[in-house]
Amino acid sequence: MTDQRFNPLAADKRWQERWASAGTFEADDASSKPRSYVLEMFPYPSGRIHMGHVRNYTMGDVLARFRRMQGYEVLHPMGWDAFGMPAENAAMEKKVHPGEWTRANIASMRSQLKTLGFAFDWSRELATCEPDYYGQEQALFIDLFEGDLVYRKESAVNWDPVDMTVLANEQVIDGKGWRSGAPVEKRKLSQWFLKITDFAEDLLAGLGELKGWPEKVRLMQENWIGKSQGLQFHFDLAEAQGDIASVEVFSTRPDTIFGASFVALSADHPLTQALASQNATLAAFAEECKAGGTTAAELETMEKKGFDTGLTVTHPLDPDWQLPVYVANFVLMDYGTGAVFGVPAHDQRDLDFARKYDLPVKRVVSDGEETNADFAGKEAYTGPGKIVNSAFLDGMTVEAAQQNVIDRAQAEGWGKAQTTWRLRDWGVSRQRYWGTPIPIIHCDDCGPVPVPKDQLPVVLPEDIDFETPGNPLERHATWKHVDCPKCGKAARRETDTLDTFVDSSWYFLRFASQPDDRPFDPDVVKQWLPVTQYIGGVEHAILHLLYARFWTRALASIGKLDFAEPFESLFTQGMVTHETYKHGDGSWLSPEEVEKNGADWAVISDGSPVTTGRIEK
Ligand code: ANZ
Ligand code: ZN
Repeated sequence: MTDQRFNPLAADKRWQERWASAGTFEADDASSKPRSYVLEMFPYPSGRIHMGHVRNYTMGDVLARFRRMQGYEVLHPMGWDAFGMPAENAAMEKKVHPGEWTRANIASMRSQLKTLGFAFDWSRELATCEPDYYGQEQALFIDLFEGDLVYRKESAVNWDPVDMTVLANEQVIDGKGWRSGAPVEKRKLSQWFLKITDFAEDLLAGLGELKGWPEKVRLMQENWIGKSQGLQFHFDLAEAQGDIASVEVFSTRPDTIFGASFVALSADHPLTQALASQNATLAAFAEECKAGGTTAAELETMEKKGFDTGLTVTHPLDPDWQLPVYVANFVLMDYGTGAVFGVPAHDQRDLDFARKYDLPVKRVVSDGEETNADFAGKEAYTGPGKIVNSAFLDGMTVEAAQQNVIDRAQAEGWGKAQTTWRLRDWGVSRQRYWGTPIPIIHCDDCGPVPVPKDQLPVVLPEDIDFETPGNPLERHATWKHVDCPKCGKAARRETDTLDTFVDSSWYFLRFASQPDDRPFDPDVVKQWLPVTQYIGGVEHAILHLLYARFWTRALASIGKLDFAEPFESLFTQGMVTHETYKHGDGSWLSPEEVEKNGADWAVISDGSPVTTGRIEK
């Protein structure tokens, strides 16, 4: 008798072979059916499929099959986000070539995904580390360069003085290099930037249209873009310092101008630098500030420190009122004007600072209860209310007073309405081997010249060594020595590679259309895009999704596409997590290796004690 029991291994295999040979899940570009593009964020080929992948791709798979059953022509592709640091780390640790390591991982993960039987269109598989992908990315980079959306500028990087190499932010742990343990220095390097800030207003406005996105993600992007409207104005110095006669500040709260009690400069402010060149104590303080953190959270929580310059400035609305000028560690040079006026009663950082340096704290906004100028306590009042203790502003609402001060400043010529953005241009240069080579040649006479498109792709050299620290492309004997495409003189190839977020900023276009001779066919792309449903981890809520939205707009602005938003609907899945287990020495144990032993946990094989930890990804 034949075995009547269902044998999934045999049945899956039989059906998967049938699907493959019939091309069941291959999307037809010429189809006349309505279309549905179901996309899950493509994986990094780290080694093996984990449960997070299974969860993510299962959700997409269910939706893709459902849409197909409903009569849609479905595009449901799969590929590999294959450049990045882990491959270089493996090269250094295991002495394997990053390409070999990556391609072996892709092979095993592909076979795992195939075994799972997902309904992917494998005919469109791509890997960002292959020249047929990154060469087209180079072509797009050149288009953006020619469209004036790319520029070069000096910018600080993390430099490991022992390993003599640039470190990514995630390789800096507590201010020290992850391998050498040496204190990391800031170094200035000339790097490439993409003009995402040109699209700030548009990226913000576009969020309002994304009805199929979680509110939470839209809000995170809004905060990241960070539009602030306020007043930019100057305080005159009582005594000019060389050619600096005033201090320009930006404030979103001009209504609180009568509550000002000091002006604070960033450590990098030109006035700080001028003073520091004559004052070693100030110079040392400024250095200390620069070593500190710069994220909003860090600025919020770190101890507020200042240095009294001894200078004073005049209040713009009262010529008899002088305010002290400090250098403070919580003022950033690259936001607003790099200087602020402090209103301790209504800003927490200013209050912490004022209490520490014993500066006046004057109430100018009343919540309706307290109206007197004396402000007690350790918590600034930042809520709505009526203006008090502020001359002609008294009795106005916060909003009315803001408008009043802005109008007055503009009429009297000491300030103007100003919009400031938190978003910065996107620095895409990485001093790394395993990434897309930036297709530029530096010539002493012609400056940076794009590689002519008929010479693309600029392929990564295979013969590299990771024994010496630093960027292997920089050290390679011949790769960077090329002639200038414009004048023919000996020139130098750019040895930086692109941030891997660039690779994932357009892969959804290449899935929709992948001709050999250009990045995509816009007419075919238009049939499929925007992606009907995008699915992935919420950890990509800001950077990846914002960069992809920017890249799509940037291509549209130079006429390569005719739509702005790449993803119509977004679903952010949760993360698969589990309680964690470790040996006494801190090394990881998997859940199968441990058992409960009374109230504690022990290693099954030898009974040794186990430390349990947080629930983690
Ligand atoms: C006076 C004031 C009074 C302020 C008050 C706030 C509350 P957002 O909304 O994030 O744009 N600021 C301006 N430039 C800064 C810099 N380079 N580094 C640190 N802080 C800076 O914040 C704008 C406010 O942040 C500005 O408004 C300024 O402080 C501060 F009751 O001015 B405000
Ligand atoms: Zn030249």
